[in-house]
Amino acid sequence: MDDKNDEKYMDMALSLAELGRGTASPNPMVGAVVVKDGKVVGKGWHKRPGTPHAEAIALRKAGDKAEGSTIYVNLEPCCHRDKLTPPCTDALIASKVARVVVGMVDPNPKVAGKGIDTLREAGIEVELGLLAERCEKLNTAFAKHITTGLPSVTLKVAQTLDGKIATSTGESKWITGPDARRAGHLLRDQSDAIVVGIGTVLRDDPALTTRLEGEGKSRDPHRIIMDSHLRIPLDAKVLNVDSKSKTYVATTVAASTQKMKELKRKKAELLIIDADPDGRVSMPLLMEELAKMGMTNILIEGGARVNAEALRSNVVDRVMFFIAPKILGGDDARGSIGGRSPESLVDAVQLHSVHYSRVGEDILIEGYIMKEGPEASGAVSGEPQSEQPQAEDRASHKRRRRKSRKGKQG
Ligand code: AOF
Ligand code: ZN
Repeated sequence: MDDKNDEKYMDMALSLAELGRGTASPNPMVGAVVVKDGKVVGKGWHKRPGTPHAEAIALRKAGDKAEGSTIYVNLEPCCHRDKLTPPCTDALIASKVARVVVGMVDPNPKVAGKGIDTLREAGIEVELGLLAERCEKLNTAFAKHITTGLPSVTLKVAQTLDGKIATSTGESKWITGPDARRAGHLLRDQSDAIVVGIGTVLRDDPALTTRLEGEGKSRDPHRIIMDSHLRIPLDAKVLNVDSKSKTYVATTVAASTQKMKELKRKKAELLIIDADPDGRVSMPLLMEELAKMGMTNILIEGGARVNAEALRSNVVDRVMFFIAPKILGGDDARGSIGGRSPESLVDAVQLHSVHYSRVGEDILIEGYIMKEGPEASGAVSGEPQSEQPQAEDRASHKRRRRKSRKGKQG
C-alpha cells in the first residue's frame, strides 16, 4: 500500500464531493475515484437527491477496468434498499473491486457501518478513516440532519468595529467592503435557506438572492421571512423576485387569514408555526420544520432581534462576524444582537474552534457555539471534542450560577 497515493486519491474524492455543495442536500456530498494500476479510470460525484451516487457513476465510467481496482470514497458506500437509488455495495461487489478506501462511516442509521460489513463479507478489503477529519467536516450538516432531524445553522453578521449594523436612521449599506459582501453571497450560494425577520424586510427591502457577478451559475437559497403578524408589504422585493427558489413566510395562526390569501396569490408559501411565549414564530420549531422540508444548511442574516432569538434559543451552530474598520458609536445606532444582555460574563455565548481571517479591508471571526448539556460533545458540529475546552465545566458552572441566583430571588 502506498499511503501518499492513497491520500492523493482521497483528496481528489473530496474535491469531487465538493462539487455537490448546495445541490446534494439533504443528501451528503460524496466523491469517488477508481484507480487501477496507478491510473485513474473512473470518477464521480453525487449531484442531487434521486440521481446516481458517486460510486455508481465512477464505476460506470471505469467499466471493465473496475475489476481488481481500488476505489476511494469520502463516505461509506450505502447498503440500504428503501430509497431512491440502488445500494452502492451491490455495484462494488458486482464490479469485482478489490479494495475500498473509505473516509468516514455513513452517519445515516440505516447504514452506520453495515455498508463496510457487507463489503468485507464479500471478500473486499476495506480501509476506514483516511482524511477522516476533512471528510467529517465536509458532511457536518448532513450528519446533524440525519441523526437529529435538525439543520446546521450559521448566523452571519456584518458590523462595525463597535458592533453596529445600522446608523441611527437605519442606514446599513454598506458596512463591510466588497470582498466581505462577496463572501456573503458565496455563503448564500451554499445554503438551502436564508432566514431574516420582518424588521429587516420593512427597513431594508432586501431581495435575498445570490449575486456572484461574473462567476457563472449561482443558486438562490429559499427565502424565509419570520413575520408573526404578517406585516410584509405585498410589493416587498422578496415577494416579487425572479428566482427559481421560493419565498416562505413563517407566521402563526394568529395572523390575518385575508393577508394569508393575498400572500398565496403572490406565490409565497406560508409556514404556520407554533408561537413562542411572546406570540412570535418559535425559532426552534421553525428550524425543525425547515429540516423536515429537507433543508440541512440554514443561514440567518438578521436583524438584531432575530439574531438574538437564534442565539438565545440555541439553534445556532456557527457564527460568522464580518467586522469593518469603522466606528459608528451612539446608543441610538442598532447593535448586531438585540434583546437583553446577561448580567454576568459567564453567561456570554462562548465560541470554540475560532478562526480569524482578513477579507479585503474587513476581519472575519468565525467559530462554533459552545453547547451546554449532552449535545456539548463535538459530534453535532463535527468538530473534534478536544476543541471544545471545558464545555462541561462551563455548562455546570453556568447552571450553578443560575441556581444560586434563583435561590437569592426566592
Ligand atoms: C453513497 N454514495 O454518493 C451518496 C450516499 O435516496 P438515495 O438513494 O440517494 O440515498 C440517500 C442515502 O444514501 C443518504 O441518506 C446517505 O446515507 C447515502 N448517500 N451514499 O454511497 C453517495 N450520496
Ligand atoms: Zn450509494
